[in-house]
Amino acid sequence: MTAVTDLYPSRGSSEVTVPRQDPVVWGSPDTPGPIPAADLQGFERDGFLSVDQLIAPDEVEVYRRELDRLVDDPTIRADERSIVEPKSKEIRSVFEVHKISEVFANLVRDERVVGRARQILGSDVYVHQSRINVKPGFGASGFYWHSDFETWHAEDGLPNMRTVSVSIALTENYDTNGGLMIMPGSHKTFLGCAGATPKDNYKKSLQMQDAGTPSDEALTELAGQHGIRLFTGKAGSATWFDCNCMHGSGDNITPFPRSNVFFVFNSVENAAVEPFAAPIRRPDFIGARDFTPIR
Ligand code: 6CS
Ligand code: FE
Repeated sequence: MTAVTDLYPSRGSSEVTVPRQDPVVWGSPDTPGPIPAADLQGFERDGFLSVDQLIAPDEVEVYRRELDRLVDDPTIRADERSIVEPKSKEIRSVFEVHKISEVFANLVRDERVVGRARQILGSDVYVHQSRINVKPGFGASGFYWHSDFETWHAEDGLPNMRTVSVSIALTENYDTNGGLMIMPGSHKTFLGCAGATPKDNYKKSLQMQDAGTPSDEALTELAGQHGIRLFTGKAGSATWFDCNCMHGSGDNITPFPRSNVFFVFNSVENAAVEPFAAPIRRPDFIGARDFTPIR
């Protein structure tokens, strides 16, 4: 197999910034799908788009109950796909929910969800990663600033920025309970982080990321240039965001959980190869190796 060019070097001895070399919206204006043209332009410009009600309140109840069922199931807790909170040992995330749960498997192939992914990526898509984030109250920790693509390129071997995530709120996202923050426009700059990827990095990084963390100087520069947008919304609302947005979320010290389901769609034209900057692949429940398109 011919070596794939590394367009986005990262995890070397020093931090490096390169301009994005990929389109943001890969679909053409006549690619069919539920996103209006104006919203696609907004996605191109900002790197994200919000949908006030992707799923209806009665549907949210179904997914909330399924999330609670998974979190309360001792076999799920014992499964390596469950990540616990560092302090409370409560479940923080469950990966591969689209395989574990029939209910979430149906949601991932719902046209309102996969249809938007195909429209943005301009091709058939497969699930690179799925997870539920419970983010219970009373101190659940957030995720420090990072670009998902930096990890998915360095550790999972995604060659190009042809990947989109959707975070669907299953509880209300207030401005106080650790909501998603994105720097609008930051998706157009790739920040290669300093520091080699330790072996089995994922065992720590999914609780508290270390490798792939931008410097204070780089974050100051990006935030100064782009600002920071906090996403709030009712249960059932959703945020679609490009794989290379600089984003993060704060701790949740309120009594109100900020639970969401998170799907990552990758174009079948951008299937994972070998990691670009890691000694070994991550497990396939984190970075899929089954590229079967969602039908
Ligand atoms: O490493 C990953 O793939 C995961 N980490 C974070 C903080 N966001 C993206 C992704 O779920
Ligand atoms: Fe992330």
